[in-house]
Amino acid sequence: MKFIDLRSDTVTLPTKQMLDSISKAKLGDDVFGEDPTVNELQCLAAERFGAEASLLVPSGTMANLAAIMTHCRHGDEVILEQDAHVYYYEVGGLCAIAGTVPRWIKGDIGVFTAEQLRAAARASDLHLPPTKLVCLENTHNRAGGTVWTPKQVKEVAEAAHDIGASVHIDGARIFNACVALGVKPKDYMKHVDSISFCLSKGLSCPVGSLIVSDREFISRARKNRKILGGGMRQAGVIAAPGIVALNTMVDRLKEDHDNAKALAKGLSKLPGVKIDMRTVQTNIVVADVSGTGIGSEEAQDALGKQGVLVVTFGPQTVRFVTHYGVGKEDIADALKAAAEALKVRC
Ligand code: TLP
Repeated sequence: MKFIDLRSDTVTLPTKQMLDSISKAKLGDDVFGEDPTVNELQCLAAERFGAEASLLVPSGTMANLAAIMTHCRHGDEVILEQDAHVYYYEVGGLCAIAGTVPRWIKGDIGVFTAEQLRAAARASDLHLPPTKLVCLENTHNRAGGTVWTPKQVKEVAEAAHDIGASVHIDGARIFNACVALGVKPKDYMKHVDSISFCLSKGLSCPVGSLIVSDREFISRARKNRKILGGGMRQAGVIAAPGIVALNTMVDRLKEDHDNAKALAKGLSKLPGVKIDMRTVQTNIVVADVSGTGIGSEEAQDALGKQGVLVVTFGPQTVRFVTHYGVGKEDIADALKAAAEALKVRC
């Protein structure tokens, strides 16, 4: 049976050009700062974001954690959106390892406002933890791949800076946001203090994420990467496909967005399946299947039996993610399979 794997864009396999780049990469020991391919990728990423420096780390989770550790001390408060990946899916590392105290703001499809942030500001009081970081997620995964515009980021970042907090963007999929809005990573970077992004999602690399910021922040983040066990040696084998990704895989994300829109449109026509079309802005589709008479786990099983792989996103919702490994024709096939799998049960 042919499977259409819509569980995540993390399932993407490296392109031939990426695999070739690995065998040709010039290598050195990156803990000594001597891997020329890592250094090239870090310069390229910094340049794309209009920043001074960047740091290669093994995963998006480590990128966020190292960034939080660099912004905050134990006992500091981090404000995030209620469904932020950093809080929801990163094993509580911001508490368990960074020792920070999370507090949420409920966003509208992943985005909160400067007014909400100002209202959440702490008084200067002996009893309260100091708010040192505001963390945004762009695109917002659990909200369905929704984007923050640079203007929304600017307004929230100004409010954060006014209350003495820095701003970090979990930009695991920031290039999806850039392609969706026709803006550049620099348009976000100029308002915030750090951004992390992933090579290993829609950009199709096998592994790797980067933290982008100023030189002083990155040198402290480097130390935090080391304490987390993320100091890597001949990491040029990871960096080489990253360079290929930044040069060749960004513009094509539009295809993934078009496929997600087609998928969402088709799914929303199925009886009992509900999709908030406002959220279908990039490559993620979250569908509420409760109207079909089954829960998300049963829906996942039924879809799997028809050859469509998805993940559950809550008791009633499943997530579909489009990516480089899925073509337009796969979307048509996935819709046929979904029509069968998600038939309304009496
Ligand atoms: N997200 C994964 C799962 O963890 C849910 C996925 O399949 O979407 N920030 C955001 C916004 C993410 O979506 C992810 C991965 C991460 C950070 C963490 O990246 P990794 O998996 O590289 O640690």
